Amino acid sequence: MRDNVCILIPTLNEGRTIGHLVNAYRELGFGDIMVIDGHSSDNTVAEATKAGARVVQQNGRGKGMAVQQAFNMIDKEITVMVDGDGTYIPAEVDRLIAPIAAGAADQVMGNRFANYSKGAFTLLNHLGNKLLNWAFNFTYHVRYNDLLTGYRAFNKKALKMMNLNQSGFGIETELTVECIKKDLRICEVPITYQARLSDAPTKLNPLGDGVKIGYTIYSLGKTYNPMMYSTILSFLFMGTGVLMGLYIVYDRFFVSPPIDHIPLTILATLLITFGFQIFVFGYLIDMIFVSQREMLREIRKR
Ligand SMILES: Nc1nc2c(ncn2[C@@H]2O[C@H](COP(=O)(O)OP(=O)(O)OP(=O)(O)O)[C@@H](O)[C@H]2O)c(=O)[nH]1
Ligand SMILES: [Mg+2]
Repeated sequence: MRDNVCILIPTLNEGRTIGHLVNAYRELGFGDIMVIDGHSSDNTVAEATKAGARVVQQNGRGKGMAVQQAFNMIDKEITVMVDGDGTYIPAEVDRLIAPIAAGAADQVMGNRFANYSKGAFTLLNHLGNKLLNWAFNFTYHVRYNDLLTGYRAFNKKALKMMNLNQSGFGIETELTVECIKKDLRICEVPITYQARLSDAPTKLNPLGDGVKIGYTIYSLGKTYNPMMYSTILSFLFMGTGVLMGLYIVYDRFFVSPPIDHIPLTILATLLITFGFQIFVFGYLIDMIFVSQREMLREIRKR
């Protein structure tokens, strides 16, 4: 069973933890451990090699690029992906493998919120994760607890079917989105999340990367839920137009002498009309997408 599993660890300057992590997976009986390294400037490569991992230097930059490259190289029935920062527990790997081995899921996501130690999430990370999870569930009509988890498992079918393009920390979002779009089965299992070592800095910028991930959810959503995408855009336009309209009406009817804002009136009318058009386009595109999705489903069934 373990012979059919590849443990994939993306790393960038994880020299403090990677050796221990690779050893732990080897002790659990895994022979194929692939470390895909993002040109670390510390001793990550040496430590990983010494512990017995197959180390590959990634092309380009970013965790997403590394994951895409690794997926193209892996040919095992099951792939487990885990961060190299020692925040996940190797001994919990069977929780992720079990649903795939049983044929019950194509991707398994480890839910860190099931059990996390004090300090594992900063307040900002915790709030950001919750907000992004909510936005994701809302866009894709699903109910997952932990979209951005770094402990996941995939079967070969999922690995080969996913079409990945995100180069950075948007990759976790895309891994989940692709499974939803391709009708692959996802399941969540509870896992433990530990705090980072205090002298091992994160590569994630909570604010900058949080905004990027939020944008990823939004922009990937346009080919899944165009209605939501266009509704947000149209509300922005219409909302601005309506606010301007209120101001125009106030100055025209509630002040004396009345003030006319002719150019602003034209602009407000245009904004409202344009916003309404976007809404209607979104509705039409949504209808096309829904029927296309149903057609794809029928084709996949055959
Ligand atoms: N190959 C590669 N790995 C990366 C890159 N950036 C980050 N990683 C690795 O991806 C994993 C996740 O990165 P972290 O910095 O832990 O990000 P995070 O887990 O989302 O954030 P924290 O909650 O702060 O730990 C770690 O194993 C990193 O070493 C990169 O550019 N290339
Ligand atoms: Mg981490």
